[in-house]
Amino acid sequence: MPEQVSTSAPDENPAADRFEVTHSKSSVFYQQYERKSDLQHQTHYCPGCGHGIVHKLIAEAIQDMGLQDKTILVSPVGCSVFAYYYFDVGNVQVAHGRAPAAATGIKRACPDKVVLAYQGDGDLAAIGTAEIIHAANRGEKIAIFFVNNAIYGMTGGQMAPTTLVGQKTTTSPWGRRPANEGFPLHVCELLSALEAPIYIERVALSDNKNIMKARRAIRKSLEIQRDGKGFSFVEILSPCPTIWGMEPVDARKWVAEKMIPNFELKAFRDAKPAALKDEPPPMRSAPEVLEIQAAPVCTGGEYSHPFHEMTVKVAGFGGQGVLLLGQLLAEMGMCEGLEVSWLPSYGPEMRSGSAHCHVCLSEERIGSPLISEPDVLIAMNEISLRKFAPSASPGGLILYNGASLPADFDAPATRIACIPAAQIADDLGSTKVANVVLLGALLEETGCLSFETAKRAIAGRVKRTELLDVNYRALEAGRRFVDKEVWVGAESQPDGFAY
Ligand SMILES: Cc1ncc(C[n+]2csc(CCOP(=O)(O)OP(=O)(O)O)c2C)c(N)n1
Ligand code: SF4
Repeated sequence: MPEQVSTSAPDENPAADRFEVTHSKSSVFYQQYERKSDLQHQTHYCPGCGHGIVHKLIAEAIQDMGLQDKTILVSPVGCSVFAYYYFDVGNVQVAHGRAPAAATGIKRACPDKVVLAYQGDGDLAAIGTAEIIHAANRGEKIAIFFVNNAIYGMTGGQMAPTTLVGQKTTTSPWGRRPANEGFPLHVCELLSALEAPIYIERVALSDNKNIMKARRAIRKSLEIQRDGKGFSFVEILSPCPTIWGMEPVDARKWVAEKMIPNFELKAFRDAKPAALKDEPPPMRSAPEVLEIQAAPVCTGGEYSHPFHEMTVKVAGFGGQGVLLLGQLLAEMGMCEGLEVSWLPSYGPEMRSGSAHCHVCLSEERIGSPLISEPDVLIAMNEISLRKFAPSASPGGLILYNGASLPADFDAPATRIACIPAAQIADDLGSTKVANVVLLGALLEETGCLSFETAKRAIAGRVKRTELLDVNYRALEAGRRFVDKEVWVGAESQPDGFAY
């Protein structure tokens, strides 16, 4: 009989072939944690912290059910903020308290995924009270794992809604007094008052027997998600030895002796999914919902896009049609059957403040609308050129709204074309169409989308005939300028277009 050893992942253990490995790290965890220097083999949790145990129970359940590739984990703000460094699943980290809302959106967008939210008691029961109540009330098909350690761990021990009566914290130094701070919030009991949830259970990490019960509850919750049945909620009473100022063993005892009498352990709800008439939502195409184009697909399948994915940042100041240019590109992409995203960013000023937007055109579903290294930067003013050129993708393209580059400007890693779009637009009789001049230049330079679609998109926006005409002329002027004046694909020169 080979020696037995308890170890981390077998392939990390050079002696694994000499031992029978009885316990190894779940394959749902990353082999190596993203930590500083030599800490890669361990988590950032304090010794005796319940988060590590809950992580392990969740990871093993995901592994045993074969759900790793289907799982998206939403991690919170709190000590478990770095859950995404451990779980090798789809990960989203959200703002404080917002996990149920984010999980709702993710599940609705990706109904075939198993969506889990992991939250602490400060996160879920204080700042996130509204989110959890409403997600539960809607019966979202998500699982919430609520780690209740009766305190704010990450921020050094402030009182949480779940802090026990009499418990001392940094913000209740004389102990929690109901007359002043209210009673501890019993979240399972609150949610049990709602009709929609199908599974609500409270468990504890006080001893091995209870940990096994927690294991079963976590598995059950995951099964409910795997089977798409409805909203499931597991509250886990958990030790926080560091902030409670206790040894790990004493902290476990404290869970048993102080927390459990205050927070009853039981399955509050274990129901069959309600016989709600599950009417599918009306499925309408995005252009239809956004009322942006009568004909949903214009040239899809006909126009051959010279990219798999192309990202564009349009930047300038309010009033230059920066956001509109991005919208036109996104609408055109949609018309040509691409996946698109458009993400605006602008200050509180309506006009003259800085504005930019990110556009992604892709043949595949888009992971994030945020673009850090755009393939194309359309800089409608000098400030934007200077600010965003350094982040343009190496080998990418910059279209600059100007006759020449500023004398001291250099961006050697990119191709730059100077298009005096404002001047061209002025000559056409409307400064406003400078953005459309740049659109024409972009289409001619990259061939990313068709001119035909551009005209349709513009026609969908501009109703007055004379304005439509000047827009068409602007589009053509941009195209012609690039065709005649700009040497495509050449090195950029500080004195103007690419030569
Ligand atoms: C909007 C916002 N408000 C406050 C904070 C500060 N903050 C970070 S974690 C936290 C509480 C975390 O406590 P809990 O959810 O119980 O998790 P634990 O750390 O105990 O696991 C707070 C208040 C923040 N990051 N963001
Ligand atoms: S402070 Fe508490 S909750 Fe945070 S890692 Fe340490 S023991 Fe865990």
